[in-house]
Amino acid sequence: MRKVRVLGAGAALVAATVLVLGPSGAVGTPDVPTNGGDPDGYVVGQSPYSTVYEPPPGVIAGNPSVDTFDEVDQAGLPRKRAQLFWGSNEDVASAASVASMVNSYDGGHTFPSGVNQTAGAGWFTKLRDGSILGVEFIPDSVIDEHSLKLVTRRSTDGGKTYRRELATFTTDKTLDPTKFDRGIRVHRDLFYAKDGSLLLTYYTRYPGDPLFRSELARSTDNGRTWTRFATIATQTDNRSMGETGVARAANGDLVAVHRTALGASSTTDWLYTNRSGDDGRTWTTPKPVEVTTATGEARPPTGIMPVLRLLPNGIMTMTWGRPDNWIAISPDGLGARWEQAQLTYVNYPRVNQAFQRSHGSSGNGAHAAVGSNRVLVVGDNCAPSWGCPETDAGFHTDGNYRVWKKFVDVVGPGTGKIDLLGKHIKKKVAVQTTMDARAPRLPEMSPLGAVDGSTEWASAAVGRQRTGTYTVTLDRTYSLTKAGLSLRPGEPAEATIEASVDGTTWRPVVTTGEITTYALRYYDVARVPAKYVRVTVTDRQAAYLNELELYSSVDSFENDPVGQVPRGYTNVIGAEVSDFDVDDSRHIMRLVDAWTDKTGRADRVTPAKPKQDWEFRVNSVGYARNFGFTVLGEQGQPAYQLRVGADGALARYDTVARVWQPLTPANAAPQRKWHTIKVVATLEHAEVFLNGQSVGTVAPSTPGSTGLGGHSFTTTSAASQYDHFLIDDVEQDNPA
Ligand SMILES: [Ca+2]
Ligand SMILES: [Ca+2]
Ligand SMILES: [Ca+2]
Repeated sequence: MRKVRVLGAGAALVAATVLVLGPSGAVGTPDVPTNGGDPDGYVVGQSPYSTVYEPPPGVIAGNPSVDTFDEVDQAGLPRKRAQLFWGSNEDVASAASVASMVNSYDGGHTFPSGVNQTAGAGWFTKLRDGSILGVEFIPDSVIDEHSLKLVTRRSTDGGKTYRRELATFTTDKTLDPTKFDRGIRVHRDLFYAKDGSLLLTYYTRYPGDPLFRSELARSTDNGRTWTRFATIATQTDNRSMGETGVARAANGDLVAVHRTALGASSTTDWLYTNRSGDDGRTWTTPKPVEVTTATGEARPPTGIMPVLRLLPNGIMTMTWGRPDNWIAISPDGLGARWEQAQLTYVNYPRVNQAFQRSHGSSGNGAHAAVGSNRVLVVGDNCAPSWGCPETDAGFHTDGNYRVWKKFVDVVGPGTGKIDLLGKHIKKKVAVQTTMDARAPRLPEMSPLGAVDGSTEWASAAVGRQRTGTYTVTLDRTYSLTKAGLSLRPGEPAEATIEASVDGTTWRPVVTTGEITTYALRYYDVARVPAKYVRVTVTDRQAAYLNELELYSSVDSFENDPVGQVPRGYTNVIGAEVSDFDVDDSRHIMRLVDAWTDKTGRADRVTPAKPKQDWEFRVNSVGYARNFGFTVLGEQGQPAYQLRVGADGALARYDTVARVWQPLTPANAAPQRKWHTIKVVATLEHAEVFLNGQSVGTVAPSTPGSTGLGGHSFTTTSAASQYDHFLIDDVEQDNPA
């Protein structure tokens, strides 16, 4: 679902009131003064949910899962394919699995592929030979007391078609099919060990086990045969350990989170966690997962289906459910503690809630990275079979089967991320590199693999020699504030980053020394001017740049959650970060005014200083209206109140005479075009520039200001409405 849009001429009035989506945790355009998140902190911003699939009456759709894979489009540009499946079978042990799969080729926005009911279901990963391997939850059959047949799915055409194969699993323990149907349940992560073998998690109950245990199987032949490798967790604190989610942490540890059930009664209990520092051989003693919530309320008492992901930006995410559907983050990427836990979806029957609190949504679901700072979350509205019986009533949503998805943006410190890929697509940023090796079956391995927002293994620029260079020509000179680097995942390598304004003289800004990265690692840069950035990578094998991010002092809105108030802005009415009507990047700030009694505005308040330089880009796309841009005084007063008028003239307001004084003729800044505006202000006067040309020097709008304390964007007035402006690349500096 799109945010409310205030449309232009001829469109009916659409009031941009707050979209209260209740339990989904997302709101739309703010109509009461609202502050954005901390620009230097870790922020989780949810989008509203939408329906992926709604079955016909009487057909089940629930227990969805999602995985994402890097690929390229017909133009060779990187894209994320999101592969989503759900179950349509009854939730009883005897039911055969009936699964439906759909694909998105635009990072989870649309699922145009049609429903494939032959691809099967399971836990999928991309192998390093370019094929995609999935292993199903329930084995095909037991061979003998030490071996069984797993159902696997393999695609060699990028997930278009899957071939069903049976793989052999062997254990040195004893399988007892009378205690555990078909030996094991595969659940739910399939990933590479550091030595290049594949690991797979499953749970089972061997003879002598009072309760379920969770284990790892290992394959060294691309998933054709598997052998028991290690135990992750046996029964602990009288709790079974199963349904384990595993992710590799930012320091290379493996982190596991388990669904647990208490004793003989097998009552679902709270999630437990443990970790391995030796790639899965040995594990710490499981203990309850530590999580704090965004609201400060207690965490939920129980949980199932933990799914953990290390995002490219180094933050780890976890989703789980029952009751409801949840997400939390581990900002340091270690997965040791979780914070900002929040609901993503709620549907249970209010009428019977005293004893049917876990009815409605099953709480089963998953999430996967679709960008450096974004995950796609999926879940269901009703658990198959038992979630929404006709005898329940008062559901938050309704009692129908439905598969939903939503985006959750998870951002770390810094709002100045330069959209290298977006600007490259618009031919504003160029890449030159010696790391241009290609692998026919891994099209994402290419020079653009280093800026595609993915830290999957093959999503990289790869060289042929041990040392390679990767030079980015930016669209302007930036003051670099931070750089993020991911080198060959899991292997030691080193890199230097140099900056240049002329392409001739280079200045080193980052020297990593030998590091081993599993996601982006960030390095602060002390505002070094850069039009050119050169990364030199030295690897023990071939130079390998998995991902590069650059940050500058220009607020780009690229590292801000979409649909939320821009981070760092306060007192906001009508402004949010948006991903459409963009120019040469993928995020902008949208400022609208749908109210006859309010003025749209967004303030950035900074410590009062005697000087302020301020530059931004703006476009007016609605009715012709006045776009206000104001240098705030020390008390928030309009020290310099300026505007691009509805007639396209820049003007300055005199707060004493109460008149607008034009600085340019009409149409100097016409509508529906991007313009760059710059203000160089002191306490005495301010020079105003339009698209690089000075249009005049003005006296303060409010005489007597003793400091310049930030900036403000505004719409025409309280009475006026239909204002619609786009803002990007805001840079404010207070020179000495
Ligand atoms: Ca990449
Ligand atoms: Ca932008
Ligand atoms: Ca208004």
